Amino acid sequence: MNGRASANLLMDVLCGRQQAIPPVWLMRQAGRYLPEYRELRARAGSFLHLCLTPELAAEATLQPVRRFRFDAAILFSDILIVPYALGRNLSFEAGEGPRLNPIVGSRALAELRDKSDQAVLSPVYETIRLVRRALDPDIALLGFCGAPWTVATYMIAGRGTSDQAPARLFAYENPQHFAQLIDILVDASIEYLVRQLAAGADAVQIFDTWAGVLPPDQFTRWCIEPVHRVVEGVRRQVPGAKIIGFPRGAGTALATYVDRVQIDAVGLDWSIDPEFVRERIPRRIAVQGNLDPLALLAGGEALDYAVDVVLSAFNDRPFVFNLGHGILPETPLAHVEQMLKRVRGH
Ligand code: 1CP
Repeated sequence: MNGRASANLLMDVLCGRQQAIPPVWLMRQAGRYLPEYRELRARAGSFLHLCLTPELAAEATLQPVRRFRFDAAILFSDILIVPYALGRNLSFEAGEGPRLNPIVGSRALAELRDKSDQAVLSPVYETIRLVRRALDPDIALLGFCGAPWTVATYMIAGRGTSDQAPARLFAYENPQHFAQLIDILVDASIEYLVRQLAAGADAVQIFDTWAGVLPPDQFTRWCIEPVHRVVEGVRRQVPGAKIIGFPRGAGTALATYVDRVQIDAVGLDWSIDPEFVRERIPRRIAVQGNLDPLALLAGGEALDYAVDVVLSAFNDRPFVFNLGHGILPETPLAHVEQMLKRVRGH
């Protein structure tokens, strides 16, 4: 930690070095709010084809960085590519989100590969190689995966739901089988992240979008422990790998998560109180977040004010400016410009 300064602001922060102007990127920064993405998406036909064709996925990854000069590019892919590599059917219906064949009872688990098919995932690693070659060295390239719990929720239900009740019920009714699924996802995630890092990702983020729907004991069992194992497993093969955890909705359990999971930075959703972060998240852990995506959508004075609140909350520690969750597709481009000017002070 605290070695030689580099020109890469984001990596500096992940090494514990506070910056006068924080690096900034946005979750879901490649997506439908960008006209060039909509054009590329239409050209690609299916979303899966876009994710698994390296030239197209690399282009989608680079688009937001080209337009806004964010301090990081994030691999264009999806967390559900891992279930696909485990042999589940996957499709993305226009306007409806992802669809997988749901897991009902233990029989579906028996159909599951216990190891992901690397031939399916190899275009992802190729995308990383292409992007790294095209990207300025002072811009970080982030790989990612979904946390085992979040990925499992989609695999059980076969789709997104408002509270992931199908997976929660499955975990209560069949804890042994659910643990088996989590074990498979832990191993698949380790291999996936290790190979992303080997291909040229500078750091990786673990998205636990549905961390917030579990009671505390279940949160420990199904979120914290599996992510802890993923982080340990990655570091065993890539010592010093830089890892960002994002347990969305964890609330006060964020402190327990950070104590147990050895991450370099923690992503904060917009509901997290800065006072809580000051008191309970050790300063050696960088924080990332947490502008409300609706403030970015609103723009105007409300946006300036919300940006200032986030900056003043975290500018005294290693900090990455980001949203508290993904950018909304209706967000005007001018609001992103306004936000960047405010953060970068010009
Ligand atoms: O038609 C389209 O263009 C599909 C929209 C879309 C996009 C642009 C989906 C479907 N996935 C993505 C890309 C994506 N997904 C990225 C790309 C990189 C970037 O951030 O720019 C990333 C990191 C993800 C990760 C992801 N996928 C998460 C975790 C982060 C989060 O936003 O919570 C989750 C939960 C998914 C599942 C998923 N994929 C797509 C949708 C619409 C959803 C959510 C479905 C639901 O819960 O209903």
